[in-house]
Amino acid sequence: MSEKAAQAPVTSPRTLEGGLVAPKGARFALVATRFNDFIVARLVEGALDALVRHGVAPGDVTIVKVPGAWEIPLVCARLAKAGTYDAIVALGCVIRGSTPHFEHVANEVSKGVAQVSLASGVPVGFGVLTTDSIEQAVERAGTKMGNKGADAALAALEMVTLGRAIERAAR
Ligand code: INI
Repeated sequence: MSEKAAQAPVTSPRTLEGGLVAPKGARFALVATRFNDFIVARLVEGALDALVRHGVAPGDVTIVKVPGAWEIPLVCARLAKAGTYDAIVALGCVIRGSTPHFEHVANEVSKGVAQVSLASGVPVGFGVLTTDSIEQAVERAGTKMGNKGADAALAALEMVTLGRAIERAAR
């Protein structure tokens, strides 16, 4: 080791990480399908409950209903463009048994949501279930496998706080 290196001050890496305490006034849109509403309503409940329990004011959450998962990306894109929301959470349920179009709908919604998020810079949590059966969907909508709506909402919240931490660190 050179003398210079030996004398260098000891530094530690800086870690940027989001948290789960909602910044005051942070606004969220939940985009939820009417298709498979008996499942999606549970995802909406889970997402709303998770956000409120982490400090989001219920009045700062807007629920936007769309016909089906296919329509989710366009509506997310419009909401992102409006600039009103700190984050969006996509909530839906595509069940393989219900449609020969399963692959198309499932692929397009996941690709579309990712594209919207990357193109707009607005975090979009992905809470769209893609399952083989109704039973698997029920398991992920507030029963034995948890609630994927809540998981997606908390990921969106974390991305909001991480985004703010990145902005502060860049100043
Ligand atoms: N939409 C869903 O959200 N889930 C499904 O399982 C589903 N199935 O089975 O077809 C579904 N279809 C509707 C689709 O998302 C569109 O709303 C429809 O094609 C009109 O554009």
